[in-house]
Amino acid sequence: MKKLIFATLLALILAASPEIQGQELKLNDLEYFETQGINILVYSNMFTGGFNDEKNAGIELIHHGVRTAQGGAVRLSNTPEQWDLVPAIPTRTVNRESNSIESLQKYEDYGFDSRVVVTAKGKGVEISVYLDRPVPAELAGKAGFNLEFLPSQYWGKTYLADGRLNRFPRYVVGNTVTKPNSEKIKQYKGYITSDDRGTGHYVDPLPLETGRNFILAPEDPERRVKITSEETDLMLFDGRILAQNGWFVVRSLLPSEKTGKVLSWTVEPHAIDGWIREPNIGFSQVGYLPSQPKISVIELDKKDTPLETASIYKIDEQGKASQVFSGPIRPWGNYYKYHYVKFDFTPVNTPGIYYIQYGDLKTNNFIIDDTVYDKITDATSDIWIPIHMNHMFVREGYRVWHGEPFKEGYRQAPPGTDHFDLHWQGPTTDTKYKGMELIPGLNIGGFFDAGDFDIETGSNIGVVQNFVQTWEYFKPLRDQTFVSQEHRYVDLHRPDGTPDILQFIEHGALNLVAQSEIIGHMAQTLSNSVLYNYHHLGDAASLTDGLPYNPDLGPYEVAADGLSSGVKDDMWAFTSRNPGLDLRAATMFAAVSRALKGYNDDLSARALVQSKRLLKEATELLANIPQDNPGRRFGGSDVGTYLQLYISTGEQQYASKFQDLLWPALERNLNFVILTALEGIPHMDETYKAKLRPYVVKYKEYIDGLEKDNPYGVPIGLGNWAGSGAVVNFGTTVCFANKHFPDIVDDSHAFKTTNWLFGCHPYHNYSLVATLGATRPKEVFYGNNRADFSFIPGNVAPGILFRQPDHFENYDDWPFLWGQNEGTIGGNTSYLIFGSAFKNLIK
Ligand SMILES: [Ca+2]
Ligand SMILES: [Ca+2]
Ligand SMILES: [Ca+2]
Repeated sequence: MKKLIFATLLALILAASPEIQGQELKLNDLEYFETQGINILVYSNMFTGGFNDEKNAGIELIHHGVRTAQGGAVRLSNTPEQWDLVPAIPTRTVNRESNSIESLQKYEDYGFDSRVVVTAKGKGVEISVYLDRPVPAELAGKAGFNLEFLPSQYWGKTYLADGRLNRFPRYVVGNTVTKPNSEKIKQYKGYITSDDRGTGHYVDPLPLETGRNFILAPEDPERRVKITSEETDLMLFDGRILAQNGWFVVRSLLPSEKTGKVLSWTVEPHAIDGWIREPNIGFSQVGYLPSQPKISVIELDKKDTPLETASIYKIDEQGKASQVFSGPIRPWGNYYKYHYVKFDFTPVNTPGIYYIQYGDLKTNNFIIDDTVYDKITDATSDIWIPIHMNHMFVREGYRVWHGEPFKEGYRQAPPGTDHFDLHWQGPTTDTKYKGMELIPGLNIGGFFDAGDFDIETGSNIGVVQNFVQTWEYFKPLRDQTFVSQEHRYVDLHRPDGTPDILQFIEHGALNLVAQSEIIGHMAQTLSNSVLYNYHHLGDAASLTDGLPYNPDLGPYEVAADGLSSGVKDDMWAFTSRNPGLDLRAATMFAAVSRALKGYNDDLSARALVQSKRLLKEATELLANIPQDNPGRRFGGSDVGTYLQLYISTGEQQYASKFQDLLWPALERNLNFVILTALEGIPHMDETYKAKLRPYVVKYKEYIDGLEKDNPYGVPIGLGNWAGSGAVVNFGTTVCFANKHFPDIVDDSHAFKTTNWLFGCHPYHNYSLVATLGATRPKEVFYGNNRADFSFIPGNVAPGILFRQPDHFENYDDWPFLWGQNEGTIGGNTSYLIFGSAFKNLIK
């Protein structure tokens, strides 16, 4: 009787209360299921296989603003890794009548098709898997439906499995078994992500729990999710057993020998009644110059009501805060998921410590002072860059960042190799070396690419060019790093009498000159031969065993003299010749030769020899390439190459070629090419500058257009690698445009780049650069220390990643998504140029 009264009451409340009814999930115009606080995306973002990051795809849950679950799909293992097979999803059908999205999932290698249907059901969704034919025998007990939950949002929280109490572990400690490799589902292109030490067995995690009813994080209304399964057991796995970037996986095996609806889950994420996302108050964590424009961009929930005003408080030396400014909130408009307003506090111009107060929210403090930008490149130049010096031992105080990597050198990549990091070796080696033969002398100099340890030649060429430009434009004499090439030893915070930038130029050139001298032209890359050390985390020196591979030895055997081993962990040189790359190298070598004269005359002279030779050979090769040559992939040289060639040689033919290419390129792609055009000004005559003027006027229109494009006024990238690099380039372009055409582009636009990089951007307001001076830089980056949930100072994150159809994201508790958190040597040295140009501009 009591029960009946309760049910009646509940029905009355439901009928009367639109808020509660409003919690039902609805398919919205952007084709995902939505209620306030919950977005369930169904293949808005697709798996791609291979290099792409699969932790960004599948059925996803954005729970109170945070993307906490992803990867929902039919998968073939308990805790899939990045290189495990993913289903192709050739069709995705949105059915508005039935409030559902249906997808076809295909594993071509196994002729295995399934249909996954997600249907709005009350406050959650039903996920069903349908089979027209039973699971193929070889996938029985392997094919299942998985949904992955973000560890950093769940660890430390409890979960219930059929009422049994558990807690999600902060560190991975779980049970595994090993199984014969014959039972393992093959990985992407047959690569293998782990080293089985010759056991012939792979590791398979066992479930932490099994049941039909799971409640995740019942104590946390923002994260509570209820999952029930009708006919199949739910299992919970910890993906971090196999890979530090693994997630918590909820999984059901598909039953064997059954067809029709073989699996049905109900997934109900809790929505907080009346939830409104907390405003994100964007501002520069590094602070502001007294005289500069100061505009905070505040990101609001579309259901939020903007306040009329915000204020600035000043903190005095006794710690007392007092309001010094109050100003109006001005609407900007909607941009993707959120609404944006602006708060201009430019009138606040007294040096001091401040914070922004918006309603009940106050930001962390920031400084207004003439000195705030003085150190914005120091962490990058003193810490991040030297730590990424390859083939060196790098020490900092008590800590060793890495030992000397790759002592065994590099082997010739065998012809016809397709690599997992987007490289390939063509049908020939294009060298005098045979496949797998040691190419002596390449293990010197160069910079790690990013969070990985390969030498990306194209990138290293750009990096050395960036260093030379920084040196020639700004002459930084900063010396905080000890570098001994003789001892292959680097010590941070120990001056040695030589400007660090010269040592960086030298270090990059040592590898690139070696490539050219030894191989005869530029390699594409010096990279891993085996996938299981490509995802290496930790000391680069332990990525390989340091001993050259000896085919006469058994696997894992070390020769009696200790000088070789039977481990095939060596790095390879991918050497297919690319004359476009050679041409870029020729220009870089000419620049290196200038910069190193008087510091390392021998290397300077050798760089010049290689420059002249590569220039001649590459020019001939490029002239002889048929226009429609599909057999080889060339590229790399560009307009800027010919400018650099002219600067280096003074030969008029290169100035002509530069201009021949430049003007049409400006017509085609103004925003991308104009920086190169501006760099040409000091080397060309007055008519050149006059001819360039209208393009700068057009660029100013582009700058103004950005104010209408988005609330931040910078170019925002929507690709699968977030766009800090483009924002840095934009800033450098503005600095150079202001230098040469101050009447067209005024210096205020340069602050849009510092604002964005240092905290005024979507999602959160942390500085995307781990720079000195920032009150709250990001705390985790995708560096080689990412498994420690840490960062390397000075790193520049790609930053704010766009996820289809309307979500910007930058995790600051989960470093492992490279598209948002991985700094690169190319990106960080571009930042060095921007920072130097910016400091020059404000001087
Ligand atoms: Ca790489
Ligand atoms: Ca030095
Ligand atoms: Ca080795």
